[in-house]
Amino acid sequence: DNHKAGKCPVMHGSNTTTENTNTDWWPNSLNLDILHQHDSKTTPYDSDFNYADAFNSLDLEALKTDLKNLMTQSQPWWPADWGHYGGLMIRMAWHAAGSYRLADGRGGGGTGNQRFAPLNSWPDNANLDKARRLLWPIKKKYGNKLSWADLMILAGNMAYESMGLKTFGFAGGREDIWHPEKDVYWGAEKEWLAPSDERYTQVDKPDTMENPLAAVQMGLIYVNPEGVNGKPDPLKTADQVRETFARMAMNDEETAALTVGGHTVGKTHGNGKEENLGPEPEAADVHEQGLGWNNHKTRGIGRDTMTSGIEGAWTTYPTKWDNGYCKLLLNYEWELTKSPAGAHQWEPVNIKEEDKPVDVEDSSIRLNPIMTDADMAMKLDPAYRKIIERFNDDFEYFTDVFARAWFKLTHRDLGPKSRYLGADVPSEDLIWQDPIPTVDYTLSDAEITDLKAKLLNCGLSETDLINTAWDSARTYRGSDHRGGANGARIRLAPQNNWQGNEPARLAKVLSALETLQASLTKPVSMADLIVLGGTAAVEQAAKKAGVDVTVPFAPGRGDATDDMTDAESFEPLEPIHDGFRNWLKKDYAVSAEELLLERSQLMSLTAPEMSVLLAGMRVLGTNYGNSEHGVFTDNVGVLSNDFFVNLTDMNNRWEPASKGEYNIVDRASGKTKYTATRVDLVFGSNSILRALAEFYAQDDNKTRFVHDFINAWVKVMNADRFDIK
Ligand code: HEB
Repeated sequence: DNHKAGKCPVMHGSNTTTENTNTDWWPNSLNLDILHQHDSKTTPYDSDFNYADAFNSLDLEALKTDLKNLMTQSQPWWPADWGHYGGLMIRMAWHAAGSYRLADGRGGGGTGNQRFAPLNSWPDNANLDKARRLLWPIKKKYGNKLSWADLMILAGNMAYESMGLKTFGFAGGREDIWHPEKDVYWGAEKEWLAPSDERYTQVDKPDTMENPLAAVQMGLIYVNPEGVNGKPDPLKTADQVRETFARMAMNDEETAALTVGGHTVGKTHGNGKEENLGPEPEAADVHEQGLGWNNHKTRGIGRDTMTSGIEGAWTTYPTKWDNGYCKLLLNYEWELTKSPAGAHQWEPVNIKEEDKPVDVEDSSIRLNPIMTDADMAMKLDPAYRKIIERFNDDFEYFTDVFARAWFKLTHRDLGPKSRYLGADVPSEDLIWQDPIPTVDYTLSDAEITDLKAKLLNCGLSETDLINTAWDSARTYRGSDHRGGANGARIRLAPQNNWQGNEPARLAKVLSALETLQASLTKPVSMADLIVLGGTAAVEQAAKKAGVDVTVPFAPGRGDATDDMTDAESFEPLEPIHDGFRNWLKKDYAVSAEELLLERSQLMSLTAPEMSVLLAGMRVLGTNYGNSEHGVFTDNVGVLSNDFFVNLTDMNNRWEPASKGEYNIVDRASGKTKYTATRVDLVFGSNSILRALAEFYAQDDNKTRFVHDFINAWVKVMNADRFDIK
């Protein structure tokens, strides 16, 4: 480049490129950037901007009408197939939502991340840049009242409605991000669409795919439409479809409904040559203005569009919601052929002329419909086939299953119903929304004070109270807003049996709290009692440190029941590591400090919050199984900054003891004063965390430490209280 060639015309004072980042120099350093996202400097809004209020002031009906009208307003720069943008808009919405994975809750349509790399340039998202650009006039018109994230999902809904499907509903509430996500791991491959093999222990065993990934190749939303690693074989593809959809919590019927209903409309595009396409948006030149895959050599639009390389529609009437997909797939034999672009696809044998869809530009031309390998999987896999035969026989049943599955697909990562906005929110409760009953009591300050005293005197230790409150709240993930203390699901399977929750201790605590609950004259939920117990104990610990404060508590949590809980879908929320309680379920390949970072990011904590919480929990003696690692204090139970004071004290030296364990030795006497894990020592070794450790070890920050701990504690306890935000 210019710089290296010595032709640089200006001084390079600022690092405007990322050639030499710290992680390039030191690949093993902790990437704390994942905790520094959503910094106020990246958003152009005022600091008091509230998206929920803005969305609620939107004229939703007018917007829906505008969107429906847009579907049939074909633009010469990117003409609509058959004069209807429905298929394109639905694919955009599905690819926005479909990057969600259940394992860590990351991905999905909740953030508008399709505007940014890498997703804006994923091969599988080819030409969705055109879909978003077509929507720009609507985004421009409705402005701050409508996020891109909500717009993309609603556009998919309106596309279906304008083609005849009654959708199940729509909820707004997806807040846009203003820079690419830094936390989402999309795979280790360095090449787009690299063969699947590295993602699996064994490629022919789809369930051996690396967690938390849910797509079979880098740059795909799900499976390769031409077959496993591009080799057609519908039965093998079926196995991969099943696994990838399961990783976003879809069962066989939902998966079949989505595939059938998705491909009931629109078409594939492969009437051209890939080599005629320019680079993807993120790599394209400035004059492409954020669009990619532009063809400046041949026509490249309308019937000459090149997207996936597969060419043709699935049904006879691709702008209509009907049962044409199952009909054609089941009634005809299909043979393997190639598209004009050379992609593997399936075409019907001896199809009747009237069953053929027409050309997108000239309705007098009829063309063969097509099926991808994944579509053929619906016919050849016995379980999928049974389902689509039922769909074929009962169009109304199919329509209902699809409408519900589409709603789930597009709303799953929006979180619980308390986050839903707008007049089109369906009233029915759905099990995947993790419903929680609302409560109708309030508690006065005096009642809260009285309850706190009772909790501190119910026979449980302060540590027991803090640990149970923490364990019930720590499952919260900001990625899909699931988990958390509300609902008190820590009482229910599977959570009450998770090793990380110390089931025997938990049972003891719950039974004491239940006894207390039964003795109260006013109803208080277990969820509130669990959180208030921890809160009361933290307040005591602050008092012992000489800081007399009331730790804020917001009552109003409800108690879920087993009936309201899909136990299986809670399994991915199991904490298998928790640095805050100095615990690892197993010895993992990933370092303990990286796992701490992972959990902190999912809990939406900043680096200072993570630091102050961990240090405070150590001196409160909250370690798993009462281990003493990292308890750098002689006054356990006092909310002091001793953890940081002793960690940064140069009278100590730090030496490895056994794998992952360390001794802190008094230099003068040679005596071991404390023991520690990697998670403890990283606050002294990592330069960014050390800066924070020093801050909180300062003589002038003893009180500040207590207040910051309390703020972070309250943030964790209330992370899932969307009803009070
Ligand atoms: Fe789909 C399209 C594949 C699922 C919806 N897809 C499409 C294509 C392909 C595919 C290849 C073409 C593209 C172009 O343009 O070229 N898918 C696929 C697969 C799967 C799927 C493999 C798995 C199984 N889809 C799906 C779903 C949905 C869908 C789930 C929804 C729901 N797609 C769709 C649509 C379309 C498509 C709508 C059309 C687009 C247009 O029209 O543009």
